[in-house]
Amino acid sequence: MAPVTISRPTTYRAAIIGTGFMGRVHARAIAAAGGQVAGISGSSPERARAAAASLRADAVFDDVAELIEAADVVHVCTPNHLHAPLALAAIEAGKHVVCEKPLAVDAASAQTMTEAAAAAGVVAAVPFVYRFHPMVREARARVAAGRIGRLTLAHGSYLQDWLLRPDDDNWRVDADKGGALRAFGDIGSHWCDLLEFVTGDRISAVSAQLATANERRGGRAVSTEDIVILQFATAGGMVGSTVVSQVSAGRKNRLYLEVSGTENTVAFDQEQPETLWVGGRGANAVVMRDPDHLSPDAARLAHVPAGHPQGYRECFDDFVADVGEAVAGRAPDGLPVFADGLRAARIAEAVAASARNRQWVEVAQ
Ligand code: SOE
Repeated sequence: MAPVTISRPTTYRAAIIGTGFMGRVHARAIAAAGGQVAGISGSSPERARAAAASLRADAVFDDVAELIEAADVVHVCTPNHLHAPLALAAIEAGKHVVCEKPLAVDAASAQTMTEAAAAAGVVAAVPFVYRFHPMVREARARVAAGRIGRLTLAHGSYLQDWLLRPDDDNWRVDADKGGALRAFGDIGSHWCDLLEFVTGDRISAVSAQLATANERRGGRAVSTEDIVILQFATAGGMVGSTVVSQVSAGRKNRLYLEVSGTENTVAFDQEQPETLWVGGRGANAVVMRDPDHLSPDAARLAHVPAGHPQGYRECFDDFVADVGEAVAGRAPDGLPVFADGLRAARIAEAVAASARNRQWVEVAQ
């Protein structure tokens, strides 16, 4: 018997601009969400053609304007300095946008992008994807339900080692492509977003110290930081600190967030995302990612039974699926949008000013 062909309406026609690691992650998530990669473009026509199969692309475009025209949702996965012009071009063409973080290399551009998206009425999302770990949602639900008590202290770190050695190199190292703050823009922004997402509180003032462990890479002088030590206060009365580093040998992608209140503590470790540590005065608990025992928002993102590990790629899949929901007019709670990217850019500017002037700086709200 001949096979029966099932036709599915494609509701998510995506363009991907940028064919590196992030472009590939986006492509997989678009496919998982039932979308289609209508086209791609890269830093050169040759690179785009070479990446077409791994990005599951239907077409390769040399002209970015034509690529944008061919899509409903434009995914900007280029080096940071191109985020603003490309996202603005997509918004101007009336397209929904997913733009990698940091949203822009300065807060003024991030604000222009946020305002343009709001005026055009398009969905404009930023992949702060660690929000999509079920145990992050569980921590957030427990904070919101008052189970941690009045929040008093938050601390943690985001540590990597892929830029440990002087010969480790990447476009992010150069301020003209990545922005003046590199480690903070690349990973500190994730940590601050997660803190504010889990607690519902906002960083109001910062005191920061920056350090560059490798002052030369690839034969050139480097101005961007490898390490950030950040102390902060929040609008809700918490105090806290975090350490951000891309030169911590042995730490691959170790985002750790611990939040304490007057009743309990919750702690999340991105490299152990299947559990949430809950500290209590008399006993501690390790809460498992078992959908039968989680809050509804966490259970929604738990796709396989406990003991079958989920991770980063599921986060990305769920993020893009929720972008699809927002495009369909059903904006899900917790979707990180351009306003969150602008928030990160404002914190970054305060961090830079604090480090430069060696003083506490208020964060523009
Ligand atoms: C590189 O530092 C990187 O891939 C970041 O760009 C991502 O946002 C982070 O999730 C992991 O590390």
